[in-house]
Amino acid sequence: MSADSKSFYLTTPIYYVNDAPHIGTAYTTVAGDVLTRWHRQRGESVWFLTGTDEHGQKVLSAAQSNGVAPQEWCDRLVEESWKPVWKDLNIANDDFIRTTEPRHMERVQRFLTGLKDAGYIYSGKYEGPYCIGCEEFKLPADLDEGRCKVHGTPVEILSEENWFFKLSAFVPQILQHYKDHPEACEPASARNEVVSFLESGVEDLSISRSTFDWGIPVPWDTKQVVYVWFDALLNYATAVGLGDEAGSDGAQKFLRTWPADVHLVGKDILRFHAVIWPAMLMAANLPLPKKVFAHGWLLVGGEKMSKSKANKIAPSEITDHFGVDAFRYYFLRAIPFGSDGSFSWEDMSARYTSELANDFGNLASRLIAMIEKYCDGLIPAVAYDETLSNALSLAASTADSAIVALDFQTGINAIIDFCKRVNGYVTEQQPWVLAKDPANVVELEKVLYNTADALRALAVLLHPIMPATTEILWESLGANETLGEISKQLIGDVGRWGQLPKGSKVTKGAVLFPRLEEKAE
Ligand code: ME8
Repeated sequence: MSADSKSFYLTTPIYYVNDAPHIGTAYTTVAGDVLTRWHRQRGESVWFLTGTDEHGQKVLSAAQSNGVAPQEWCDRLVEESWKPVWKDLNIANDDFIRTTEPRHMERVQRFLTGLKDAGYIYSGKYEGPYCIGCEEFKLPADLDEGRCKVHGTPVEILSEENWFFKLSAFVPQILQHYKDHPEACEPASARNEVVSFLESGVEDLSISRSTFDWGIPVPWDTKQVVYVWFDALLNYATAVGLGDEAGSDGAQKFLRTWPADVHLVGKDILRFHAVIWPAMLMAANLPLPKKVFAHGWLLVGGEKMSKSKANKIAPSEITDHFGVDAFRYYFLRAIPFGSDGSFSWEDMSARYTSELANDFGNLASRLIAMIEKYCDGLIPAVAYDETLSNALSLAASTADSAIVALDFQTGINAIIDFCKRVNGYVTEQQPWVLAKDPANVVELEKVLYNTADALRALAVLLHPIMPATTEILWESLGANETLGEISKQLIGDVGRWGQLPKGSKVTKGAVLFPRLEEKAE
């Protein structure tokens, strides 16, 4: 296999199906979608995986309290809730893995058998606290008067004969890995936390449970089921053919995708991904993911928004008012990825109006209206403006390097700054004044062409973030017919000025970002 046939492989966490998606889970999934769309527009081959985590006590108890068998509960939530919400948010994942699928369960069992044969699994007794909310064995420092610090709920005291994984044996190697490859765990604050956790001493991990049966049976001891996190982490590899026979489709897929380029996670599940997961892979002699990136939390009323709290917000509560693309834009634009950020309706309304409706939407509608009025609806002769063209090149390269480094905010800012620059150009050039005197026709057409080509570039650069709105603009500019599909436009080529050909027909499309008060009526 040649190196260039390796896909850019990105994963989101697989979410528990104890409830429906909320804006926190949507935040990670949208970020993954934006990043993978961006990489596709860099001309790369991409594989984007999301899915659901369906085993364990937390999901089982959600099913039980709804009086439904766990499999039926999972099927219902996945089909009626998770998949439709991702579709509504325009998430273009290539695969969706469910941990109750045979393709996953079989590969987990095979992996576990391999680890046992290699001597990394032994039987022992676990005695200690467990939080079902976290699905995690707790350390004394994780508790506050017998309650989990994350959930505020009392922990269970477990005392069970379990199977253990020799996690502690891998600690020196993992520490060395982060020394050699600091980029493997980002941002730096997340890496520092992981390193001090590893340095504080890590114990072996109990990887099976015997007190309930909603899980993958341990192949050599079917009275036990695999610990839900051990099962769940493996999804990233089982979904792309982990352990399949050499030469099979699965094995080829694995060669093309593994190791993952980015595991996107929230900081709540960093340790699982940056400590347990690399140890599991090391034990199986598999390459480690290139990067685990832990983003911050969305806070509502100062608290982490979560499924178990009353502060959860469904994506539709926001998209019904602002539209899907504004939702996709807002969180990545407003919050530095990696930091916590508060959601507020006021801030979102303000940005919607100033950045999306005024700076971007109005620019597009004014330009189309002026080309219709002054140029019979046809793109005028190709023109060039050095300042705008230089500003575009800078915006495109800044956005590209920031976004591939997961600094969405800097990337989007660069694009929006360019949009503001184009607005400034139109204000300075005053095409509506030029239009008053036929002697200015060449100058007028030049201004309109430059504005149109700048909008062509803005549509391409904003497409990964706001796919539906930019499609409408692309259609309005007549670009589908002349330049082809917007999703096929390359980021590397976006700065080449003068791509819109003379004579393409522009049409007035739907308003890109309607005024909010009209929508609320
Ligand atoms: O942890 N702000 O699933 P989960 C930002 N099944 N992101 C948030 C968030 C918030 N307030 N709330 C949730 C699990 N998230 C496991 C994962 S992976 C092998 C198994 C996002 O349903 C964020 O990505 O509890 C967080 O890590 C994830 O949802 C937790 O989802």
